[in-house]
Amino acid sequence: MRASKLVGSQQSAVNRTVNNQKTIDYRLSTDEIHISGAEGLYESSEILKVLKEYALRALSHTRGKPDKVVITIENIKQKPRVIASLPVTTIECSSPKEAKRIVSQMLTDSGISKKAINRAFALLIRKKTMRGAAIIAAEKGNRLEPDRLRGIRASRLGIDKAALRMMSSRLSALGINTDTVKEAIILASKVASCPHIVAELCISDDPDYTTGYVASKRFGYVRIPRIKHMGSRIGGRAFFVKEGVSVKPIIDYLEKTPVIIGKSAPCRGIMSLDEIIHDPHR
Ligand code: PML
Repeated sequence: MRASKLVGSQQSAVNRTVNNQKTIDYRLSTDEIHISGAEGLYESSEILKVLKEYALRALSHTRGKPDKVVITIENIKQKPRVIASLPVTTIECSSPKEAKRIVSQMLTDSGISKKAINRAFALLIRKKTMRGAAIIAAEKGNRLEPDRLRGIRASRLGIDKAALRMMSSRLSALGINTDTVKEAIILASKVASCPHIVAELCISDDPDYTTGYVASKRFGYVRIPRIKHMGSRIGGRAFFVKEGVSVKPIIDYLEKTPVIIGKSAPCRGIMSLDEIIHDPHR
């Protein structure tokens, strides 16, 4: 899945002009079936380095060798919106069954209906993983994205160099300073910064990766270990949106508006569900 790749150093400056900024989007597939994708915001001077790293990743992906790699490079014309990353926590969780209970409680607590939660799980545990994320109405539970096969891809997102250094050092202290974790935090932070999004649920579609997360403005980025069994090919992302909102501005924001993380929020260690629910930002 890996939605925003942290390849090399990213645009540090929020106040610079955007003339030299580009977005890179890359997609891997086999027999027209999506394997993985990535995107990020970079300075022109970084493009070659980033492409090299993407090529290496394409050759060694855990979901198999792709027979097609599509890379798109576009100039960014709009100045990025600057946000802070979500605070990070890891929750105690021993099995996929417990994960479902934890996720359900956090989402219910965020005002999301049982119907919407069940809809998200039904989508994310299908063997055939989705290409992009689903958008689900928080109350009625219906899907809102115009193309259900394609889904929605949060893109045009990145992190300032100083914020990346800070995030890396905070995650290192917890032993979780990996590209996978940082890329997911960056993406989840952009998604949560969209005013109409209530929460996100993610299960990695990487068969070797069993940690997922729930992310929201209320709870921050909450990592959920053992959300699926090792070797399982299920996975995907669901964005829950406020009931009755128009979906077009949400999609425009997620896919088109450049957003950069200019500040890294604290990263905490393992907490219980109770601690997270009752005092999310302790
Ligand atoms: C992915 O496969 O890209 C999603 C990873 C989600 C969890 C990352 C983490 O360990 O926090």
